[in-house]
Amino acid sequence: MNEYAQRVLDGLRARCAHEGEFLQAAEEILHSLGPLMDSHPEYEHAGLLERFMEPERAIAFRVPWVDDAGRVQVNRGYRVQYSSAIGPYKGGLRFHPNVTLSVMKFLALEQVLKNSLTGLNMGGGKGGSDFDPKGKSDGEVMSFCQSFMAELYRHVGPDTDVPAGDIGVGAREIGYLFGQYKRLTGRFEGVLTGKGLSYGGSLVRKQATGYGLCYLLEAMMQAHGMSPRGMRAVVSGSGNVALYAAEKAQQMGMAVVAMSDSQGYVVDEAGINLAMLRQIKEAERGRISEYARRVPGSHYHEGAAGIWAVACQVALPCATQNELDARAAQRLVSGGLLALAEGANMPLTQEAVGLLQAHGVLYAPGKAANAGGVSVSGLEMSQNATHLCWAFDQVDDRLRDIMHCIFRAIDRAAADCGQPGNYALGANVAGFAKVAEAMMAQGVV
Ligand code: NDP
Ligand code: 2IT
Repeated sequence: MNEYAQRVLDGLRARCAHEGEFLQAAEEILHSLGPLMDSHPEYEHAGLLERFMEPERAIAFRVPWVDDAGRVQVNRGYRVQYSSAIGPYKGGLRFHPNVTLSVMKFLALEQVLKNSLTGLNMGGGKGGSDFDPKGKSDGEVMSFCQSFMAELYRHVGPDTDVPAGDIGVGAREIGYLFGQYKRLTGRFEGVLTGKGLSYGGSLVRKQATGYGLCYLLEAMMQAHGMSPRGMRAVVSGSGNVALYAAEKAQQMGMAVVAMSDSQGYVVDEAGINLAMLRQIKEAERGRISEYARRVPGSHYHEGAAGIWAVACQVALPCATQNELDARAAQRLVSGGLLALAEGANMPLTQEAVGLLQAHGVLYAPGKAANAGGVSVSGLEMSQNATHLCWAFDQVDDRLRDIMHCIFRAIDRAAADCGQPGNYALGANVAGFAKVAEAMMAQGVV
């Protein structure tokens, strides 16, 4: 590893020893950037990596709210405004009990490079709370969202920071957050993306991450003389990303035979019935176990991680970080895995990535593969700024173009680094290049 990158990594390890997820993401990125530092000695002189590895700002705040039983509850809220080098901060909000500052920082760091890869001018950020929307009434979720925005509104705006959804934050939460922002500021403006279509949302935003994932997979497979058509696929998760990844996978002719939630997974050799799964997960906010009760011939298994024992040629992890470890990767390889694209952020441990690459499996990292969501968020911002609404096909075509463009960029960067096909490396280098150029141009800030 390049001596400068190594020194920055050693410093981070000392300073952020307790931030496991952040260190994991930072380490992976710094390993990739070494060769770039060799050819750009001016970066060290400008302290570029030290600055890049420190978020511009991390805000933590109290979120008090009252539950249906009249009890006062207190959660912790965050917004990490990581980098505004190439545009206003942009990135989702996650509501999940395992949210910590480390999780927020890793997601924000990944977001900086992801947003750069989209080719749009968006900086990177992430936010959220350890609030768990599961089992809460609509009234409780609204009360929480209003309290969360009562602090967040002073830090965000259409030209400063534009949040969106992530785990636990979908159309319902974005609606409540938007309503409260508008009430507090008196402004109807594009401060959030993923909005409902009736108040400024964009067509295709709901489908964008999952569809984009399949478009990138398609481009990657084509570049290696393969096609997704006829492939047997496994998709983890059954939330926003997973449901629309599975839908596009089926449209492309793949057979999606297994999906999961945080409790377990279902196998349906006839192909997952997505209308049924959407009814259970989107409309009823139920458990995936219910699918096996309603669909004859399908089977439910307890334990989410077991899904990786289901043999497949294409794997699309779309649930959460570190959901797929080296043991699971080994099983997938033994089962004939040809390609894996990450719908979730950092779903594979570093050991799992190494194992896939060593076995010649095509691997697309999340910061490239799941960039479709934030890309259409960028298109939603453009529509809001111009007071226009684009048609479904118009947005979908742009999304597909962006994903194919991202693939070409990471493919070229990997080849230029002398490691063709190493898309983890290619994504880090291609994403960083634009951010680095902007940081150098703007001086020490
Ligand atoms: P959702 O909340 O809609 O769905 C999350 C899914 O993952 C659910 O099926 C959930 O199960 C499952 N899940 C959550 N936590 C765990 C866990 N600890 N173990 C196993 N399963 C779990 O979130 P999204 O679909 O929006 O996000 C999924 C991933 O995609 C995240 O990594 C997110 O950062 C990433 N992503 C999201 C984008 C977006 O636009 N929404 C864009 C790019 C990336 P259950 O139903 O039981 O809760
Ligand atoms: O991880 C992600 O890219 C997201 N959750 C979407 C971010 C966005 O601003 O649309």
